[in-house]
Amino acid sequence: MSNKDTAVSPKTATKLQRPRLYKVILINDDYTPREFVILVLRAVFRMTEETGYRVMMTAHKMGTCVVVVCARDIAETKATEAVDLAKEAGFPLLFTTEPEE
Ligand code: TYC
Repeated sequence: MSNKDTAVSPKTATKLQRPRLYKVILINDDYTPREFVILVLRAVFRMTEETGYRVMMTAHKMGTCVVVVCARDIAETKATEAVDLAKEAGFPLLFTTEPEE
């Protein structure tokens, strides 16, 4: 059997690709109160007080923390909602999104 018959290049083969997942990342800053960060994590990402505290403290100490991994549209909507809540309250709190490897 020749190579032509057996080898189907991954480039040309029809592959069912799973859509990429996106991370929502919480960024530390020096101005947003800790309690407000937890409030946003609870309201937008449905976290418990305890999980919110741990995620907030991870960002506080390490600089960033992954909040959730999900479909791109959901990640972007939640990040926008969270940043808008902070803006309305006058805080510079940031959430960003980036694709997973
Ligand atoms: N570093 C802030 C403070 O000391 C609290 C904070 C934590 C802000 C996490 C943002 O993503 C953040 N008030």
